[in-house]
Amino acid sequence: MKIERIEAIPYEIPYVRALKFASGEVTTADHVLLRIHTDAGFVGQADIPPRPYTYGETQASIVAVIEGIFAPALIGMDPFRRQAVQQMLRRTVHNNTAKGAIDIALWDIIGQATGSSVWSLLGGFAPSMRVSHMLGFKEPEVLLDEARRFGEDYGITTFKLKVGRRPLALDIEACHVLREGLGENVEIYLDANRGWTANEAIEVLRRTEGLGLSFLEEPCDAKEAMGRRRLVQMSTIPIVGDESVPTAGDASRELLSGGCNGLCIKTARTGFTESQEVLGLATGLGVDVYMGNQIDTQIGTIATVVFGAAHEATSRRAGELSNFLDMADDLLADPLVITEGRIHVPEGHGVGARIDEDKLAFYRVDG
Ligand code: MUC
Ligand code: MG
Repeated sequence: MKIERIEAIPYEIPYVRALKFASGEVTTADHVLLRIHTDAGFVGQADIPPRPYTYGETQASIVAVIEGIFAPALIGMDPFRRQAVQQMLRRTVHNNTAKGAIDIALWDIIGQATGSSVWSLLGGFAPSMRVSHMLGFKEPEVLLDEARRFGEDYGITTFKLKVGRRPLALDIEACHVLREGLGENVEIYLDANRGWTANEAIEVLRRTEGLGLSFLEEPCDAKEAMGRRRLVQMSTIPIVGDESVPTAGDASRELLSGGCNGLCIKTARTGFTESQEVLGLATGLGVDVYMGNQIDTQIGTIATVVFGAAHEATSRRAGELSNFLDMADDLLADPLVITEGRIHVPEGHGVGARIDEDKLAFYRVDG
């Protein structure tokens, strides 16, 4: 089997509720749908979210790197040769989500060609994943209402609160209001998207002590290495790397240099192949790991569920799988459902995302 043709289709779907966080804001899903066509008739697909504030990619740069660099190298290759593809992709630096999607689309083809679900090929650990919901910047009472509504409507009991604001009291108050309002049985963890300094993060941890927060993700820029190491040493909860660990190599450097002691895996940036490398580091070294969200559509969320549910260590914790609920629409033909706080792995061969072609025709922006 050979790769015959590659499409990078830009599309735009508005958000009904914008997500605001320390490094940026998302009001529209201006993503790219990747389609890898083979001479055997199989088509692998994946969604690509441009996150300029995290990886430097834009919708236009993603289309350009795929059409200009990756597609010419991929055409003619056997999609089963994932490791050869990885080596080819690594010759170009950065462009993380474009690379992640290529790997996911290849796995999709392999699943279809072998008549298997990718979930079973990856490990097939559990049939579903528990969902964690991400709360953006809002007034504390609004956050509490949102968390309660997601608890009642979807059975979600794990929340990631976006923090990283100044003055610190804004986020400290939000933590207290959520814990008091939601009670002890709800899990709460924080993500500052590099909004603070290490010393500010130490101050926040001191002033939220006793609230039972489980993790603090990306409190400050990991390049502030000494401060960050001090924070990791002082903190009683794991300090999780997200944007500081966009590749397995970055994850090993940050873990070994003491910049973090927990990892967030995002299939949008490390696909399935490199996500397994990151997961191997986490389990090998004995650090906590959870599935993060790249502010994904339903197509991207399916990839996260497939990977997260396929492995034991990523199934232990809730994965961030609910951002698509803020979108006005989606490209998926069979909408994802969250019931009793969980999303099930889709049935069928491949990754399992089926596209509604009418919707794609409506939302695509390439004329
Ligand atoms: C997150 O976990 O940080 C916001 C920026 C990004 O790269 O991902 C999102 C969510
Ligand atoms: Mg994060």
